[in-house]
Amino acid sequence: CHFKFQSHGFIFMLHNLSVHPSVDVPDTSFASFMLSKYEKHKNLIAIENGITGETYTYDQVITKTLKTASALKKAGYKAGDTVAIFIRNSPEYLVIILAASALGLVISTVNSSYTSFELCRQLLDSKSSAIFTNPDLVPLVKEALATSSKINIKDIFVLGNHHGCRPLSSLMEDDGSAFTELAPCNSKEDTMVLPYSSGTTGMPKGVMLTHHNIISNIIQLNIFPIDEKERLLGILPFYHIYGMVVVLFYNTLYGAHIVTLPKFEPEGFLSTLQNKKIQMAHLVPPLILFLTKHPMVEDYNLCLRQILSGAAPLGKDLCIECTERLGINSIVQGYGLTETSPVVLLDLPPVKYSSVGTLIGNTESKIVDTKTGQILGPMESGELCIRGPQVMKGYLNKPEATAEMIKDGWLHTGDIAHYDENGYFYITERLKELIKYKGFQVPPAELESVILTHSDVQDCAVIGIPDELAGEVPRGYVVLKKDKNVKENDIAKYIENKVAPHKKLRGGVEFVSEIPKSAAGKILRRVLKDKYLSGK
Ligand code: 4UU
Repeated sequence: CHFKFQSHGFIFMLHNLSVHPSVDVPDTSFASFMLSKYEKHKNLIAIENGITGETYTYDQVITKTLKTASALKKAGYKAGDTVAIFIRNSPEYLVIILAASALGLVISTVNSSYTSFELCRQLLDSKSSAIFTNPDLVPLVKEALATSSKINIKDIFVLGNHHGCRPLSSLMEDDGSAFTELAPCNSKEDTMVLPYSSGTTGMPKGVMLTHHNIISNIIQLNIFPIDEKERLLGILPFYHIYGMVVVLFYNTLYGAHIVTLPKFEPEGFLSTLQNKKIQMAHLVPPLILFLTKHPMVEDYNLCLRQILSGAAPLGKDLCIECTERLGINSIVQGYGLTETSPVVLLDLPPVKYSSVGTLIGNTESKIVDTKTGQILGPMESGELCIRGPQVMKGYLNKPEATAEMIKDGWLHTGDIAHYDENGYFYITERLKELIKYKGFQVPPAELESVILTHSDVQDCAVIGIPDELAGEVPRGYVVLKKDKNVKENDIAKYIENKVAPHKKLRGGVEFVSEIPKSAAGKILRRVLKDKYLSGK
């Protein structure tokens, strides 16, 4: 790790630079960048539906992309419009993103387990004008559309058939005549994807990732070699930045063969790994725990050789046990955020257990004291801050939240970390209020806003409590209005009907007489968490 000393008045700044050589990032559009790479391995299989076995070669991905772009253009979509993707993992996910991007559309990826309430909010906030979905999700989409007259969805494109919706297949079979060239692109300004993240605080916000952000991150990842034809599992959701960029985009540059699965289901997961001869899998710690502990795994003959883990902490013991049980080469860890496209740190074999590795190319970091803001040195814990081409442009229509997150050009991750003398980083704690259930984001402020809609609730707060299987689970603290006699479980049930399954109050609900708050009225979640952890 190289250190750079700069003098800024009286303060000595200590920034960490990447140990990797810097990389050149072309000034081009995402679609142009990807499709030119796909030309190099046209005849190889790019992506396969793990359920139906249907495959697309790279050449077919290119052709379907251009036809779909033509059909979308005929339907009136133009550069700058936003479209939402509300589909479970499938090969068509890639085609839709590429086609929309070829036209200069912004793509807002939606969690496919969202309720109509959650979907409605994202469609409104992102101002999406079309939605791509699965046939069985159409009723939910229609429910969302009926909730607000302000949603301006012109078309529901459906992957299959559903009455009143346009089948995606008709787009992919267009004559291609309307699409003559890729949309011009100002790669550092134009937003390419708009996933949602709560960041350090508050409600989910649209994260504006530019073409440059995404292209940079996939080029920065090239320190992690992938072979042509390498078989990879696409089980992590493509709507989340890890599945989208690290699994779907990065690997297809090199001619890998991705097998998609729409959801985790033990038998389907293991039989796909076995039957499709998967060599490399991108996973999250709870799936690694499953592979390490579940007796079923013994019944399968797996040829996995490498796993990448990210989105939540992976302990040393689990890492060693899993590596040994499966007889694989290694489990490497990656670290990042939606706001950083996502990768910031990556470990490479031989792995350093518990470490999330070193800074990837073109990336700088500093660790700052959370109280004084002073820059800290090796083995000192503080907030990790990042600078690099992968850092988002900002949150959509939220300049204050953006300014809170990016200060003086540094993105404040809200994670507590330190690094050793060799530049290996360790993430030790989360400073921000975000809860992660199995690697999925659960923003406490969002759950609180839902709990507060209950007519008997006066006030509330949500925190994450440790859970062996899921990492963390959300727990609610509720102040009831006077003379109300609902039960804790009633509140939990009420929430369950309104939010996606990963946001359920699995950590329980506790009635309290008041919520601890700062003088400025901010919920002191730390107080609740410390109280819970100390068993009081
Ligand atoms: C401890 O989860 C992500 C991104 C995951 C990712 C990134 C690079 C996976 C593989 C990879 O190579 O994004 P978000 O926005 O959903 O959540 C971001 C937060 C971080 O701030 C941190 O608190 O998720 C947590 N996190 C991790 N924590 C992400 N990766 C790790 C990790 N260890 N490896």
